[in-house]
Amino acid sequence: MKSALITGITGQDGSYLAEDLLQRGYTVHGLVRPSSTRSRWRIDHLCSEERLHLHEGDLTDGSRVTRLLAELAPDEVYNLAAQTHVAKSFESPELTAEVNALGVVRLLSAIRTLGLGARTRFYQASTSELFGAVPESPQSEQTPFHPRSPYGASKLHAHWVTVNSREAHGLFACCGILFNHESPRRGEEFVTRKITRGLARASQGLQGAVPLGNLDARRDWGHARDYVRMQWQMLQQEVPEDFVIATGTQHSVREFVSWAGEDLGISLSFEGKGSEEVARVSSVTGESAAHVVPGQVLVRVEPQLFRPTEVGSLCGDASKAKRRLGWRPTVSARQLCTEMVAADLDLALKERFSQASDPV
Ligand code: NAP
Ligand code: G4F
Repeated sequence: MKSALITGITGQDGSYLAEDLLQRGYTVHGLVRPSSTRSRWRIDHLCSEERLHLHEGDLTDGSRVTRLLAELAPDEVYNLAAQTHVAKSFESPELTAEVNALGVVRLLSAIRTLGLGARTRFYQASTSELFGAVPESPQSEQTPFHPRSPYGASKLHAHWVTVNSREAHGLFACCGILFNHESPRRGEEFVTRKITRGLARASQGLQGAVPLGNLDARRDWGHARDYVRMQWQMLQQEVPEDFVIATGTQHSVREFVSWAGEDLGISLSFEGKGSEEVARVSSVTGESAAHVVPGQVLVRVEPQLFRPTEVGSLCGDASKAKRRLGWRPTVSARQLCTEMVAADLDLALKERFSQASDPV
């Protein structure tokens, strides 16, 4: 029976990967931040599993990470922990580098100095943000990197340190260059979830217009469950290699807003340009949007939400993963939106009914 350590197990990907590995019969160890008791909701349903063990620690604490690896000597390490929000990285570049870049250095150094190199396989969560100012489209494993944020730069360091550990020391270390992947478990600060949660709440009269930044940004959105499957597949190869994981199609933030409206029975029309742009309700057909009226503004552009440097367009070419590992995405961006809206409408309805039944 294999064992795996997942850093970032309380996050979106960590929770799906833990489910996946437990189903495969693994013993799963998760690194959780001592301060993260409130953010364990994504793995609450797994906590009665006998083969799941949570260990407190932080990627900024090298001695803790080393002791944990010495104690567990896992077959596989999935490094998913990170400061993952691109916009926040402009405000906190040092913390972002400390966790995202040096965190990986700490893990790889520990594997090497503990003599675990022959036993422990390592997965690094690289990202399409490495491509940044893309010189070509779609982006593949051959596309040059040009990150556009402190987040992207920290992940670039992590990426090359991982590649170097393979080339210099023979570690079994792989990078998954994953394009955006979402789910009902996506953090509320990321754009897809901000839209589905915000519009679902607005449809129930629980909030006003959703403030958004760049509606023109285009992303290649897939489903997180499909993407964690590939993380495991990468560590089962005979030879360690890096792979781009993506759907190969891209859509704008504006399109995603329209889809979320449609899924709630709300038809939206966009008016105005730049920071004056809004999405206004043109008609309402769904019963689930009983609290919305024609003419109401449901999305407004907020200039403060634009980034100092933006990654305007990302679209991935995952043909290597298809060819070599038989990996294919199973959920389109449109289907993903529908699943997220359904989950967020459910939450909004519960919130409304709990407010209605609160004693005065
Ligand atoms: P997420 O939901 O934001 O989860 C991030 C995880 O990292 C959380 O468990 C968080 O713990 C943990 N963490 C943050 N700082 C830490 C620290 N100092 N020490 C230990 N743990 C720490 O992210 P995700 O979407 O699952 O992404 C997983 C990984 O894939 C990340 O490395 C991300 O950069 C990368 N990635 C994501 C995407 C995507 O579209 N989702 C695409 C490409 C790459 P708390 O719960 O305590 O905050
Ligand atoms: O959802 P986002 O914040 O994702 P972003 O920046 O692409 O980063 C995510 O995907 C990366 C993979 O490419 C991961 F590495 C990273 O950890 C993270 O998971 O923003 C998507 C786009 C951006 O262009 C942003 O400017 O949506 C635009 N956007 C427009 N309004 C917004 C908003 N993004 C956010 N978060 N909030 C807005 O109000």
